Parts: sequence; C-alpha cells; structure tokens
Amino acid sequence: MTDRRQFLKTSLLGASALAMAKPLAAAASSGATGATGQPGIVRVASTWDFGVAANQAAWTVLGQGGHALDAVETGVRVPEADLKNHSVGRAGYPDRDGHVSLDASIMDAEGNCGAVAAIEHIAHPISVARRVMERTPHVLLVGDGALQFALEQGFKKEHLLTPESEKAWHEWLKTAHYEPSINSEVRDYGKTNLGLPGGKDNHDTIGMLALDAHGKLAGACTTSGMAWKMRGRVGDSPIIGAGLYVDGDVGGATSTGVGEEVIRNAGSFLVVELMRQGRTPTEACKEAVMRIIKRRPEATKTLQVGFLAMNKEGEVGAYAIQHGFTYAVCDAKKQDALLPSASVYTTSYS
Ligand code: SD4
Repeated sequence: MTDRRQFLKTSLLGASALAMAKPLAAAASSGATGATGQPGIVRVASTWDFGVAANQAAWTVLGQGGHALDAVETGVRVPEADLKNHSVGRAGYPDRDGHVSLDASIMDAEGNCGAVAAIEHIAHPISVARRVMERTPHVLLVGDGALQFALEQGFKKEHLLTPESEKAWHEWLKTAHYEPSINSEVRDYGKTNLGLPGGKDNHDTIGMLALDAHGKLAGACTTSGMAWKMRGRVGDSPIIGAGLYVDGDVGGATSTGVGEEVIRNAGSFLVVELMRQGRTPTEACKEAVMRIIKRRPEATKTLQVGFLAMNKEGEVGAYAIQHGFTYAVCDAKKQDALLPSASVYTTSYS
C-alpha cells in the first residue's frame, strides 16, 4: 500500500507567491488588525491535495487585503471547475441514477450563512449558496427550488456529467454496489498533484477556512457528495454545523468523509465548541473524531471522516479517522504547504 505521507512535501514560496505576498505586507502595515487587535495573521486552509490550488486562488483575494468571505468563495470555485476532480462541482461522479447533484455551504464570522443541497446543472454551487445567504431570508435551498433560484439569479444551466464520469458510472452499474472507499491513496488532481499515479477516489470534499487582514473568519464547503449515492441524498457539506461552522469569537471548522457520520454528531459545530472550551484546533478535531468513533466503533473502522479547523488567531489543525487525509495551508510565508493530518488508524483499509 502506498503511503501518501512519504510523498507529501511543503515547498518554499514560488515566484508568483512572492509577488502576491507584497500586497499583503502593505495591507498589514496599513493598520489592518487581527482578532486580537494586533496586526493579525492572514491565512487560508483547505482540505485535501486540491486545497493547494484552491488556497492560491483564495490568496489572490486575501493577499490584497480582501475579505475572507470573498476569498473562500473564490478559492473553492477552483476545484468546482476542475474536470480532473470527480468529487466537487463539474465532472463530479453522479448519483446511482446518473445525476450530478451538488451540495455547498458558506458562512461568515457573524453567523451569516447560506447553502444549497442536491442542486443539479449549476457548475458553481458555492456561489449560489452565497446568493442564498445574501439575497434570501433563508439558509438552505434544495433540489429543484435551489435550481430555480440559481436560474433566477442568472446562473447558467449546464450539463455537468462529463464523458469520463459517465464512463465511471457505467462501470459502477455493473455491480451497483455502494460502499464508500477510504481515500488514502494519492490521486491525480492535475496541477496540484504530487506527480504520482491516481488512486481510488469516489469522494472528497473541499472545505476551506480563511482569516483575513481585518481579523474576520469565513468558511466554505462544496462537494458532489458520495459517488453513486441515492437520488436526493444530502451529505454533511451543506448542513451548517455539520460540514461547516464558523463563529467569529472562536474559529471555524469543516469536514470531509462520510457525511452521515458527521451529521449524526453535528461535527463542525462540535469542533468549534471544543475550541471555545480551550482546545487547540488539532485537539478539537481529534475529540470530534473520537466522538464519532465512540458512537459506532465497528462501522467507523472502515470509513473516513476528517476535520479541519482554524481558530480566530489563525492556528490550524486537523484530525481524521484514517490515514491519508491531507490539508493545505497558505499564508504570506508559504503558499503551497500540503500537510498530512494525524489520524486514529494508521493502516489503510482501501
Ligand atoms: C458527503 N462529506 O457528501 C461529503 C463527501 C466527502 O470525502 O467529503 N467525501 O458526505
């Protein structure tokens, strides 16, 4: 079994990153203050390998002194558009009936939030989620209603099932056996890959947390959910408190993995509450993972859940059930760090 961690690398600032770091320094020295009232750290963190490219897009906003909410929306749109990525946005693997159905949520430090669930035909569900937050009295729109709202808002109706994803679906139909695999092998995400062969990947969500030069936190989460899911199935990602939660007084958290387990435990809300009680981001993520395992010790041996958290000081931590979960962190010093998360189990079951 390939151990992904041996391949993980963090590298020094690239030339483009250095170029982007300068406006940030200007933003910080122009008097921007962090949550503590001091010039604060500006940072973005995301789940999985594809978080590196997503972070870099977010950084084009954060590095100019822009807002965390704009940064997370900009950032997660990258994997949403990536045709090599079959677990977020366009080209996502469909449900068992062949429909690409997407979930997304967004939240700011003040508790403003919006989400869409089981939305079809819209390439950037995160941007629809933001419109739900900003232009409706609601938090969550689902299915046809979410699509109707998106179209009213000027989003384009598109066919999101690519030939490659359709082919994978037809392969799956040969057995039609539903069993989420644990993503503990290196996958091929184009630009962000680590130059290694692709492995199994029937699910992965991007969750992103950002702290801006104004000391404000925001988070976003977007996914095509579990491949081959039942039609109408909604995961944790669009459920505020499950797949994403942000509290400006404390921090934010987001999750990836089998959403049913996260929903059962209100996972991201739990992580934030644990940080409120004084846990570090890593400790809080670990305790939330242990809570999930405690409830279903047998079932959770063979499934993955990972949490990523950032507190209001910008400290980042993660923890997962299985090994192989990675997260990307980007700030003025380093734009393309990709880190292995600690985990309960160190042997892959996939
Ligand atoms: C879901 N949590 O729909 C998502 C899928 C995921 O890694 O994150 N997979 O349950």
